[in-house]
Amino acid sequence: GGQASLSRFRGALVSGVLGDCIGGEFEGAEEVPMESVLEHLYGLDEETRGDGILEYSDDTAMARCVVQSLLTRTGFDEQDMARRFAKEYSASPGRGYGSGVIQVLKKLSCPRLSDVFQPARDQFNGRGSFGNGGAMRAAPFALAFPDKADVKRSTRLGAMLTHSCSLGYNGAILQALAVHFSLQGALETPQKFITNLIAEMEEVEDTEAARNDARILKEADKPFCERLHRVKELMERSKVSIEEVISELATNIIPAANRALLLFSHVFCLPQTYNGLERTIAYSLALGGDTDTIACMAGAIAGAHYGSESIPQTWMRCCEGVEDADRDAERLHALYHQMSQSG
Ligand code: R7I
Ligand code: MG
Ligand code: MG
Repeated sequence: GGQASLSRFRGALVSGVLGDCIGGEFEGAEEVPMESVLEHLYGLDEETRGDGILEYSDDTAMARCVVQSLLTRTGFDEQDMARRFAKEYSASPGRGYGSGVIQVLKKLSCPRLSDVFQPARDQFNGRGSFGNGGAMRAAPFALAFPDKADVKRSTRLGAMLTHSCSLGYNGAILQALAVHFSLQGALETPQKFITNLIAEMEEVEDTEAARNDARILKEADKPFCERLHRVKELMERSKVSIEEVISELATNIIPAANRALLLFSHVFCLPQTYNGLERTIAYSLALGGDTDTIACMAGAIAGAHYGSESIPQTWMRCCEGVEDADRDAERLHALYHQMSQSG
């Protein structure tokens, strides 16, 4: 599809859901052999699979709240979004939420709460969470706002409702920007994609708060820029091993830096018949660790790049929430183009 086509919107939103549902199988596993990944994916194809459905987790539950809030309010409204997070959590608390964020979600449902950002600030002794819960639900911001500055601002505030540490909300911005560029076909060369992201993150991480958090957490001065530079270095080398990619990308405290991982899918032996999107999901699962979240985020980027035609029908049939995502993608596509006309 062309720039910001409906196919790219559907690809992004639906593949995010698929990544979450399919990736849940391996969440927390230290090592995931590619044979296990392929077996799991093959099981989704089989006609004998039965009526079982793979449920989505907190990643999708919260992304759905973001989508509904952006659509209903035709833009970002922190009160509305906070209310939706709280309501969703109390309706379905068993979706596998992070252990810390549950406290925030409980406080957000208190009707006397005056500042919706305060519960997030109180996390982890007042430093705020650096978990990837902000990044896992960031894609819809890129699908609602055509303007890059709007994407950055709304994503940051949306993440800060639960994650007030700069590593948490800047990771969300990185994810949203990756979807933003993919939507416009800017992934045409991987080098250009990474270079664009580095240029953006140089600016995003150039704040007092970010420097402060990085120092306290003993991270590089600009943690996301540093990770992206390492990814760029890996890309420029002719040979890269699976172990190197995993140690650079998958096992750091900033899972949000993982999004660049779809550029490395060639290091794994994957079936010849797999298209780019299938390779990205398979590869995300093989990294192990936070597989539902990695696959959800990488899926959204890959889906925005390859479009909905690249999504296997068999996968869509066995995952919860796909029809809703498909319908919401159409609505977001309309909102996005409505906003780009009004300037
Ligand atoms: O970030 P969050 O919403 O969790 C998202 C993850 C995804 O993988 C989902 O699929 C789901 O499985 O959970 O939830 P938080 O509780 O804010 O952060 C997640 C975890 O990161 C926390 O439980 C901590 O273990 C860790 N963490 C921190 N640890 C110490 N100090 C986050 N921030 C800190 C910190 O400042
Ligand atoms: Mg999850
Ligand atoms: Mg997860």
